[in-house]
Amino acid sequence: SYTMRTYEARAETHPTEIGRRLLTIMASKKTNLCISADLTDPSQILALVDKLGPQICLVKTHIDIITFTTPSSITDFTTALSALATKHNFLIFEDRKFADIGSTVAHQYRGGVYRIASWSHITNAHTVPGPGIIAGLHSVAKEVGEPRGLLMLGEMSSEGNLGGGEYLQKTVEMARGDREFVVGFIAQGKVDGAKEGEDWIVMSPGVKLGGGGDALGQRYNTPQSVVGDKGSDVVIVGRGVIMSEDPVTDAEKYRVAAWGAYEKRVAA
Ligand code: 5IU
Repeated sequence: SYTMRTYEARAETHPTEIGRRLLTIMASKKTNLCISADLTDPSQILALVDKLGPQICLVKTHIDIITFTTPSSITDFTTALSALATKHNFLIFEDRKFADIGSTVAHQYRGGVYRIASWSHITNAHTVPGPGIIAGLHSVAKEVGEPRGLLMLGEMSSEGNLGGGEYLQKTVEMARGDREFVVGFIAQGKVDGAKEGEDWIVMSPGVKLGGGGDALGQRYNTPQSVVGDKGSDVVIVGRGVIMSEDPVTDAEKYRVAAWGAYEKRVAA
């Protein structure tokens, strides 16, 4: 299955341009670590990402939690973040979780104050509205003129979420309708029932060394559990790294754990 192939091999054959770019970065930098840069001060985010850049394949943002004082400071931030992505060779993933009808998400992706499509290589969407959400987002991605990719939300990390199981399977079926734009899924492990020739990049949030959870329903798995045992590709780590006294040292622990789990998986 695709989870047994190396990122290098998958980079050659992935059906999406963003997938090929991401897998190439992962293989060359030896990292399947995505940092969730959930800070509210834009200059703190940029400073952190500049430090962690060499260790990551992807940075995940929540643009709407950042304290911007003027509209132009939003553009300053996204321009600076894009420059860091070029400098350190990683991609940007805005964790927007679109959830409306196609026409509305097209506006939300293209416009407003954040203009997400103009700077974010990857974004994500819920399947609740049906396939029109993918069509709406894809129409905007085509306008941009640079590669863009979409992850569909098949399963969340949090306690009591309605994803997984049959919901995840229906999400996969919906994704099959647009294999040029949908790169893969947010889930807690590989997609069961993937057909021969399919290659879905699976990213897992809710990762922390030591496991556990938080007071608001987050549940943590370890890098070994999601990548090694369950076949996910990319670990998404927020507080495990960004709240650390020494983020570079801790990011390295996560990179090594997640990369080691991947190496063992493809060697098996
Ligand atoms: N996030 C989750 N779980 C999910 C999805 C997104 O935690 O199922 I989809 C986001 C929320 C936060 C980050 O931005 O990933 C996880 O942060 P911590 O590692 O600090 O829990």
